[in-house]
Amino acid sequence: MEESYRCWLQYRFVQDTQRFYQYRKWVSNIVVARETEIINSAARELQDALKSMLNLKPSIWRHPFHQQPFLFLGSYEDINPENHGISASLLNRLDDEGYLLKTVNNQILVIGKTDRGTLYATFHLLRLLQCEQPIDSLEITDSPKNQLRMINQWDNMDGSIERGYSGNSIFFRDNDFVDDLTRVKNYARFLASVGINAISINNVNVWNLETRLITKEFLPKVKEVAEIFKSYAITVFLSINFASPIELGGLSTADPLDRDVQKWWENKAKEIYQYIPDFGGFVVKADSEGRPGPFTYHRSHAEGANVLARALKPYNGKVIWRCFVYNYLQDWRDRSTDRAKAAYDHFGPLDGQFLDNVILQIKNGPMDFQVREPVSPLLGAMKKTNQMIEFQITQEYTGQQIDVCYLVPQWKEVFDFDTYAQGESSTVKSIVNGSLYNCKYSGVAGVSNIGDDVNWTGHALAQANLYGFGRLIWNPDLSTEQITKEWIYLTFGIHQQVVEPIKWILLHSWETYENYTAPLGVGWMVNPNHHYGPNVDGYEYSKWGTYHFADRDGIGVDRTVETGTGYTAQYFSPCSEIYNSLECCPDELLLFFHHVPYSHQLKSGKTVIQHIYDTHFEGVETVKLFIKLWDSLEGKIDNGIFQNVKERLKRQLENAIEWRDQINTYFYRKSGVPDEKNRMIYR
Ligand code: GCW
Repeated sequence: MEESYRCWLQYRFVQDTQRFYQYRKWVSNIVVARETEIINSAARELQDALKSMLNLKPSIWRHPFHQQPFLFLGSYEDINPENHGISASLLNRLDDEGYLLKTVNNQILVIGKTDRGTLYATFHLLRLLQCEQPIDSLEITDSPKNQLRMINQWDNMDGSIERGYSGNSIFFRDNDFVDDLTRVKNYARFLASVGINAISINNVNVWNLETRLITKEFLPKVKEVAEIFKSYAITVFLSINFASPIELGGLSTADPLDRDVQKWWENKAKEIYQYIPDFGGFVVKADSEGRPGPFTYHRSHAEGANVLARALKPYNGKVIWRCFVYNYLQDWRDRSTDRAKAAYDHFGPLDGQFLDNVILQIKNGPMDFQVREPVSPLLGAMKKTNQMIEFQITQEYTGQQIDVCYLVPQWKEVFDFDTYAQGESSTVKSIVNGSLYNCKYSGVAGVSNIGDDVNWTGHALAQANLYGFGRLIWNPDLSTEQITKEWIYLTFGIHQQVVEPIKWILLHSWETYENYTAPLGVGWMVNPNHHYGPNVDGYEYSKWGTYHFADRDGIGVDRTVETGTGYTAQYFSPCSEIYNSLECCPDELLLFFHHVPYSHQLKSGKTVIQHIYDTHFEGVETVKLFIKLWDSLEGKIDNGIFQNVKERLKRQLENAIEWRDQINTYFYRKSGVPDEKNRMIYR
């Protein structure tokens, strides 16, 4: 099998002889106290991994025995804590998905609070082995910080993937499910290994055929997929069409207050749960970019979400309701409408009106996954509403898996952002982990970046985004450095000559992408529709509400209270004042909040125009450095991966040059200001 296919679950042979024998000593005998589907998955994973890492076929036992060392795989209920020197309070501190890895006398305990924890503990142990860490005196406890850790597929049943850059769907082909679900199973392994516990398998834009996923025509197949995921502790959700009562039920309306509509959803939920008793629930994109929703019937989004929530409630199902609702038919002449304000304006007033099994899913920024955006002011604005954040792992606006752009540093910044919603330390991570407002349900979703390409993610380095997403949302306090190192160790091995160049590329890639694309938080400037490559005015006169307003004197969107759209007022103090003030606004977001002359001096000391020139020249130079660093890996890593990234870096360089020259020329022509350093700007 190609190495890139196995992603971070390489299970490479352990080279260090001392470690090799030490590990074999511990894992030659495995006690599996009790079989559940999930524990069986863990045991199978262990066996496969040990075979390939240690050339070992462990003996599996039912009961613990004395003398020889062994590995004990089980859950809380399988052990007597006192016999193992574990205090009850220690285990009580773990939540249901938490676990313990502990070396006690002649055994290594791999103990979950429930079997889900056992699975996570197993992957943790395998990570230690692959990173060649000592295991003689383990004492590790861990629990996830976020409750829902979810992946959203944007897969269509014709096999295409909306904003997918890694081939076609692994779930669907030719308007049906694929026959061979091997890749789905491997995907489940990858996701479980980083702690993902939920997935929606179809696009949030639910077209005609996909609307029928919740009918008997497709439910047996959904069930099959759900069972695979279930054995890896992952719950399956479906995206649904709000107009289903009309499309499937033949009703004349989908009005959420209509009795027949309510009944229809109740029956539908009952039917789904007959097939899949632990079905997760629905993901809903309503009244967004032309999709149907409650607005058609002059009903609120709370009324829309609640009709579904009520139907799912008896089965413990959830409604994940997206807040990406805005006017997508705006007139560029109208300067008063600001797309950035839309989510807050639509949802803020509905606080407290949603049933307790509804979770609002809010994109990290107010616009749409740009390389740089402020945090959405809706995060934290609703005190009585379950909320989760949505990130985009697929690189729609960040290089489309042609350019390298490692997003963990960006997500980390978002998690750490202090909203001041309840005074200081009201960070985004404390909102989405449910602690700030004591939410019943909360968490994090990410739009998947995988497809049926051999290496899953098109660009092999984009695997780091999926890995990093899972690890970071398990615990947003993990450092970027640690996550990045782990991924490299697992994927490429632990040799410094290999680790350092890859780490350097990853850690500089987001900044570099930002450098050669749209400057200072203004966003867009991409080719319309497909969103790759530069087109400064591509969206300037469009209906999408995405403008930069560059003229001969200056650039940026005035979102201040006094002279602009007033968007800054949606933030809590002091964020609102900081963003509203030209003096205090951070450089990297300046043009998101303010319209300034090209001569405006940034905190860095540079003028805006000189910053634009400098970053664009610098961005291209850094890509050249990436290429040099990558070339140094030839012969030291798998050749397939080497060639894949080499080819992508070449295309990235072409893209970066195109961006640099179009942006520099555009702003030179607009402003007439020459580059201080006299570099080549085409006239
Ligand atoms: O960013 C936009 C994308 C659409 C996507 C939409 C959304 C699934 O360009 O492709 O549709 O966001 O998040 O709903």
